[in-house]
Amino acid sequence: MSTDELQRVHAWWCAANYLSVGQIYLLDNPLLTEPLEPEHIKPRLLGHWGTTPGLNFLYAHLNRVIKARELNVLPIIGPGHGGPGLVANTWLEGSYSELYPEVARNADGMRRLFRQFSFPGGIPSHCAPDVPGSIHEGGELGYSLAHAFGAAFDNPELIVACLVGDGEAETGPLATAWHSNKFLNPRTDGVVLPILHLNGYKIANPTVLARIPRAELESLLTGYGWRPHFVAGDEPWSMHAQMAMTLARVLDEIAAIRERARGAGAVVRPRWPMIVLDSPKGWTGPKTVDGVQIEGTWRAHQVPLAEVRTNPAHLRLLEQWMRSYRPQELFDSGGAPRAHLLELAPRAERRMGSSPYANGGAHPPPLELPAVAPFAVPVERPGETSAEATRVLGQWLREVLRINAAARNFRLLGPDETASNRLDAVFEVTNRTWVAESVPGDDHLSADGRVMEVLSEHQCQGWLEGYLLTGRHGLFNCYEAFIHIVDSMFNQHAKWLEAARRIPWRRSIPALNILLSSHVWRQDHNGFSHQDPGFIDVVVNKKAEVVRVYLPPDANTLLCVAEHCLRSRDRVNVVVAGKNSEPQWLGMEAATRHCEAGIGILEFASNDGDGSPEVVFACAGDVPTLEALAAVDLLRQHLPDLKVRVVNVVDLMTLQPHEEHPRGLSASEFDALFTTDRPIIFAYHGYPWLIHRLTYRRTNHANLHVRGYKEEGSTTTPFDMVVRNDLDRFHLVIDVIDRVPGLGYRAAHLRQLMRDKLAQHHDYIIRTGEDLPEVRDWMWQSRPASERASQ
Ligand SMILES: Cc1ncc(C[n+]2csc(CCOP(=O)(O)OP(=O)(O)O)c2C)c(N)n1
Ligand SMILES: [Mg+2]
Repeated sequence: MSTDELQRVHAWWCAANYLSVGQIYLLDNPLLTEPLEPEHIKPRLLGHWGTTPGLNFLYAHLNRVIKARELNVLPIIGPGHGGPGLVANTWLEGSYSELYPEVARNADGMRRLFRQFSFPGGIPSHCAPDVPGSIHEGGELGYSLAHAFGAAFDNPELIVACLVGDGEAETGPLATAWHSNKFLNPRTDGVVLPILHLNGYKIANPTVLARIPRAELESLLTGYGWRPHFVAGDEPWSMHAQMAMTLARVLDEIAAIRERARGAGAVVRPRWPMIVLDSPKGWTGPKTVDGVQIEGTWRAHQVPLAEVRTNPAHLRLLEQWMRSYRPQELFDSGGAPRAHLLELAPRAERRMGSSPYANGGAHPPPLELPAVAPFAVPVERPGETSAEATRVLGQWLREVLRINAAARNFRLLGPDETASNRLDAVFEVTNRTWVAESVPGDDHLSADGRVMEVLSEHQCQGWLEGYLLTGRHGLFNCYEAFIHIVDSMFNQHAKWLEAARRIPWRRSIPALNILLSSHVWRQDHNGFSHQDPGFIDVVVNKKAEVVRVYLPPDANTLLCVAEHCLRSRDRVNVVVAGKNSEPQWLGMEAATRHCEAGIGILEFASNDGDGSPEVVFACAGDVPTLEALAAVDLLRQHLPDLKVRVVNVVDLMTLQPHEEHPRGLSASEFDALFTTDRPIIFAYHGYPWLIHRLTYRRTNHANLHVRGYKEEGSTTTPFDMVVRNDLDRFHLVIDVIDRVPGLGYRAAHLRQLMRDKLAQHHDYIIRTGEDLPEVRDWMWQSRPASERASQ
């Protein structure tokens, strides 16, 4: 690197550091044209300095190589608390002011830039969606590397430069993410360049990786399959020289790997390079404050000078610190960055803050969706045919994968359960992504497979998020109980979507689709640990516009829901569907209508033709629907005059008031379905309290009685699972008898019969180990309403 270039990189770094400190501290006097006074200082000092100089150092050096080599680089900043750094760099390169013209590249813009940071009405402290070029907020640490890989998959021209905090590297998700290199196809995917930011500290502690011998760290990273390059020190000029040399070497290695991989022959896993940036935390900041060392310690993590407004010594230190970057040499008198510095910035979309990859993707091909009708299960009469819902879905997904194969814009992810969840038809057209070793007998592994299976729900979720945030599509399938592992990642992604919706320049991104199968009611063989439907409760905490929960009762409704989900954008769709053979209720046409409405009366099961039901049965979920219909069947046999309406809920959000959720029913619609005064027995898939939460404002809420999972589970028979939770047909019939006014004494015999059935069930399963034949072989007996009406 020439001296000129070196000086330019250094000037950029100084400017970015200056602008970062300015954001943390200053309300006014941005160019320090006058001596710093307490009134120039923000009343509340918020932000994180410690990680920022390292981030700025990397950004400056990346600029140089992007320009020299015409690279497409997407930055991902693991320690997203370095937000002021990313904002500073994107302002310097011009991306920021193009999106926020009022924050122009002049003195007034700089004043606004400083003032708005972590300030009411301004911008957040982290690399939130507000920040140009960011797809990763980095507020909750641990997901940077998984996001980086997700962005790199199927983006062959892209290099994702991922700064990983050394504290962040202690998290489970990050520790596993190093293994993502076994899933990256060097022929058709982009490159991830991890830069481990070894600044030695977290908030108040040293980091593990900084306190093991260097050889051990090197072995660890080598063991993960990387070739680590170290850039270590604190003397700026030596560090610039090292970083420039290392980047050159690393990029040469990457170019050589790509060339090899993109030639003929089999794809072999390369040893990708990575960088370890060992530099002081809070580098170039105050060395000591009040006699205590700051630079190079954990004390530099947040705001190194805390009393700038009230302590004149601190104020002086801040001024010295800021002036140490020589602002007058970096910015002209009007506040614009000087020309020699600007020359370092790449042009147009190569600027990292203007990367199209970070804003909806670089022209990703649209996802083509095949029609669902050809995959429908024929349903001549409700309940007559049986099917495995997810197996039917798998056949449609196979078609999705087939017709989008050339576009390379769809991936199916899961923690080793795609076949177990019965989606294995997809393996007729693709394989599991695998760039590690294979041996004969391996099943459907290949470097270009589009099904990604790794036993880390964190990686599945993180990869998919990165893939979606760069404009492509996917579906994550998971056992219902273990999706809780990514509760927090879901939260963070939903927050990103919520925030991004309010940012006009952010393009929309495809929805995050989560299919939960092997669910609570059919995990009887795996037992209690595998029984937990609580993810739905987590999901509905989020803002209405970004979440949907679907509980299709059978295969055709699952197909309709899946098609809708894969089309949708800017939200998280959670679909819960069983994989076992179950009766099918709705033909394709009826299923389509039902799913469009999201909720509706099951006409075939209702006998309240005159519109005056004595009881409303509601059901949501495949097994609860089955039990509700079996209960209706019993009522029809034993109390044929009782008028029952059956309402099935596919889209859980319809239950919320219209004012709370765009899919919510209006008060009159809800009252029409559920009546204002009849008992409602609600058989629900998950924890019953959620239904109360969603409906507490409805007129008839006082009459609503919900059955669901109440944490009663074990390794037992399928039917015993519902019995233990009082969700079975016999309990549901008793609920009706107990709640319909006047039915109690009329139906006393039936009530007793139900009790007897429960006792009989219990004895039978203890004796035989399986469910009563009348339960196992139960079929919907009632005739269609049309036949009944014609009598
Ligand atoms: C999952 C998670 N746990 C805890 C925190 C709180 N936290 C914020 S910053 C930080 C230390 C981060 O250290 P490191 O990754 O080394 O970042 P840097 O030193 O670059 O600031 C912690 C623990 C968090 N943001 N996310
Ligand atoms: Mg650190």
